[in-house]
Amino acid sequence: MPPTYELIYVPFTGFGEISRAMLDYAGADWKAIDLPLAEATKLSPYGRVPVLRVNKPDGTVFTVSESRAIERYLAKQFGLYGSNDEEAALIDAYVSQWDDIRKFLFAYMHSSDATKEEAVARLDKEMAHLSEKHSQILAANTTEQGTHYVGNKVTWVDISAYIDLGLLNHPMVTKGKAEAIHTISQKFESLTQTVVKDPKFANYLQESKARRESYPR
Ligand SMILES: N[C@@H](CCC(=O)N[C@@H](CS)C(=O)NCC(=O)O)C(=O)O
Repeated sequence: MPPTYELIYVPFTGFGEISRAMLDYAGADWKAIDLPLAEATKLSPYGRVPVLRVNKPDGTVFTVSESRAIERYLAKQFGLYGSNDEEAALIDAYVSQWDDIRKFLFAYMHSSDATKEEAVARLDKEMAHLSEKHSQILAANTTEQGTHYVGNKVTWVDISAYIDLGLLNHPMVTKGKAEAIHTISQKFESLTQTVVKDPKFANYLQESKARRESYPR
């Protein structure tokens, strides 16, 4: 009997969305436990969310926090971590490179009027670098099965990049930056199409729409 999963987070996409997408993609038996931040963090071993609870068939419960640790665990559980150690290492590297973008994205989002210009310039520079390098990797790995970061099927990093591109396109981010974001998104169009057309991803698209509609605005 496979385990069941609970993902504790807040009613927002944020750090929980990639894990949610992976759980949906894998067709896992899972429940989203979306709570106000103060309540959610009380359920975390580290005081931060997301937290994954795995209810194992032997009756034990495994609990882990940290979004990337949760995603890596799920990738291993669901066969989304490449087909060998080399592919897994490349997936880790590309995910880390996306983390760099997030760092500059959050700095931009939280910048004051005085620091905004500098934050925008840094984000633009990082985005230009990532999109140039990653579009080369993706172009070199385009087959009849579509465009993937590694191998010829969807893995964790494909899902992660898809979700992060959605985050970059969020109105809070695109405000005043629409053109740069549009340019970077276009470079990932082939990957985005591959992920969206994967029949297993339809489950996430449907479920996430319903979830997002239930989040407070
Ligand atoms: N490194 C953590 C960051 C998660 C994070 O910052 N979560 C926020 C909610 S979006 C949180 O739990 N904040 C509560 C706090 O810092 O006290 C991860 O990737 O999971």
